[in-house]
Amino acid sequence: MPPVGGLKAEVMDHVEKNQVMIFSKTTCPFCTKVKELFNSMGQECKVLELDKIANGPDIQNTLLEVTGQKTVPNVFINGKHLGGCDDTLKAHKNGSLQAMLQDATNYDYDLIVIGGGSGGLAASKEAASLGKSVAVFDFVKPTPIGTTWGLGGTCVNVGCIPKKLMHQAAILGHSLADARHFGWIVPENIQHNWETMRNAIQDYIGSLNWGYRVQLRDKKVDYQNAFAEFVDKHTIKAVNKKGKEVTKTARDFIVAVGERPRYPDIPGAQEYGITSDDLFSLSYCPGKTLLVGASYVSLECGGFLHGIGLDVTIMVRSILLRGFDQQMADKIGDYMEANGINFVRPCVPTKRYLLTTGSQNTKVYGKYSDGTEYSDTFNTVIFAIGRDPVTSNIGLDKVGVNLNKNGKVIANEAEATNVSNIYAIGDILEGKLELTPVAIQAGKLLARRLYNNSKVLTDYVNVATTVFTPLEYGAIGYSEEAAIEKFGEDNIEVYHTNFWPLEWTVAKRAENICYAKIICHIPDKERVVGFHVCGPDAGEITQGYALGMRLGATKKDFDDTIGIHPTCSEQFTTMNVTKRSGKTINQSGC
Ligand code: FAD
Ligand code: NA7
Repeated sequence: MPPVGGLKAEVMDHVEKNQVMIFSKTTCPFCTKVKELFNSMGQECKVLELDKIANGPDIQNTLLEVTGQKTVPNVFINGKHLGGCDDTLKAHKNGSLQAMLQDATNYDYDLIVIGGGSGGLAASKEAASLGKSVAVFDFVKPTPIGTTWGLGGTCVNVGCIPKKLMHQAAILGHSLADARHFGWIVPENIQHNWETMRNAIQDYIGSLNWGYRVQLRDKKVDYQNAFAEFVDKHTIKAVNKKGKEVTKTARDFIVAVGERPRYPDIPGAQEYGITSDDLFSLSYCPGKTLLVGASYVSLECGGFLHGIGLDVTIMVRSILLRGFDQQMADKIGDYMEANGINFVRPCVPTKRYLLTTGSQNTKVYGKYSDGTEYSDTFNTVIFAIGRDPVTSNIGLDKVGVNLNKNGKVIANEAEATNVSNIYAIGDILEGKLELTPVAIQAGKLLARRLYNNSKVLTDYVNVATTVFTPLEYGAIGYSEEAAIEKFGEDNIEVYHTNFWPLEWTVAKRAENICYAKIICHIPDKERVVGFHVCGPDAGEITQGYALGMRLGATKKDFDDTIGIHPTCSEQFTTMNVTKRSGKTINQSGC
């Protein structure tokens, strides 16, 4: 009896139950060739002769749907689609067929995922949903001051989630000041309590950690809280926090181990400094804080710490937000500076010196680029000078996976490394965006390609992102600098405008600080290739436009779209001043 679920299920059943599965026809000479090849190799295979069964033509159509190939022979090895006669003969000639057949040992799992963060959890749950036996190994090495956290990786524990919630705490503080203008009687000297905020956020994170464990259990993914490293290309050893070691094997591996913050090579950095990995669960209010670095992590953390009332200084070596549109980066910096955040630039720290442990007072010395000395005293120093992939001590060298000089994994557009059964996703990939939804999409689609004959690749282009600084910044596609480099200055038109959110008018917040621009590729009907907005709720504004840009929206499409009034987002439907024209872009009302 065929399995429940129709022809597709019947086909997949054959594929999954047989190490070598050949869909064939008795009259086809190419099929004969392939059958003879396996015969000559002494390899057992299951053959289904489609011209000898009633539903043969339907099965052939289903194979077309599943593999994109209608012709026979249609060959599968170890559940994976190999192709037709030419593909099989070629694989035999270059040895990959033999390697695939050897891979059929009895492994503990079909798939082991190393790293239970955004990418790893998505991949493991998807693979398990597709009927594969899956294990996830996730382990957090404590920071130098001992901070550690639960299942879910960076985003949930020490990234997007606590960051956005602390940003919200800062926004609420600002809204209290606005509220007075709208008639609310808000007492003066309102205080923020760090412990209350931290506890509430950590409680929420705890519930997410628990939720992930439940999801893995429900999907029958074997979760192990242990640090894994490769022994060979099909074997890992993993050590848990009690030092207990296990060895496990799998046919396939997905490496999704993420990154950890970098410390500068200066005396005292690790002893007296912390990073974003410590900040969100810090047991005490950080007080007067220095942030070193001008990455988005630095500006976001500096932004919300100032927003909850702390004295904040950001030490910048060169530019703000390297890699982002520099006009927008400067707008963020100007806004933060105008609102009371100190910027020390261009300057780098040279050494740190602990004055008194009890009150966490630390003297920091630095040097400006012209050689002038800098020094000041802070309660807390946070290094946000970049993040390094944690790929150096997990045996990737033993199995020969290619890494670049920064330790990033080199993989192709299908996230496959140079080792046939090892894949990599998320922040550790060379040249890819370091964002949670990107890691999740890559994990999901990779599992579908591995175990559901999908061919869909992750599209790393036109991904929307937002920097959650006090003046939020949303972006899609090219920065102005990158568009000029790619298309040439004469081939791009930049439309832009300042704007004054209606909510800011009565609240007496500054006029013409918020800014929107789109970058259009003139020869391609002014297709929008860059989208940038600085203003409240930039993340909420930007997401929808990413869909438009994926669909190839042009400036005319933006113009033909009727806005929602009164919103900030409607600016994008009415922009008519080009940057080239030099005309004024200030607005005084709606
Ligand atoms: P991770 O989520 O880092 O997961 C890797 C996991 O593997 C970790 O749990 C790690 O401990 C574990 N691990 C490492 N080595 C081993 C090993 N050998 N054995 C077992 N386990 C191991 N992205 C956004 O999209 N939006 C944001 O607003 C945003 N804000 C951020 C704010 C901050 C402060 C930071 C630091 C990052 C932020 N990001 C944001 C980026 C986002 O967190 C990452 O892109 C995302 O978490 C990457 O997922 P990943 O699966 O590659 O790795
Ligand atoms: P980034 O984007 O790598 O930025 C690191 C920042 O820290 C940057 O401003 C650097 O200045 C600065 N930096 C680096 N080393 C030092 C030292 N030694 N002293 C002082 N300042 C320093 O950081 P993230 O890891 O937060 O971002 C990761 C990714 O997220 C990034 O690739 C983006 O795609 C988004 P510099 O500009 O080099 O002078």
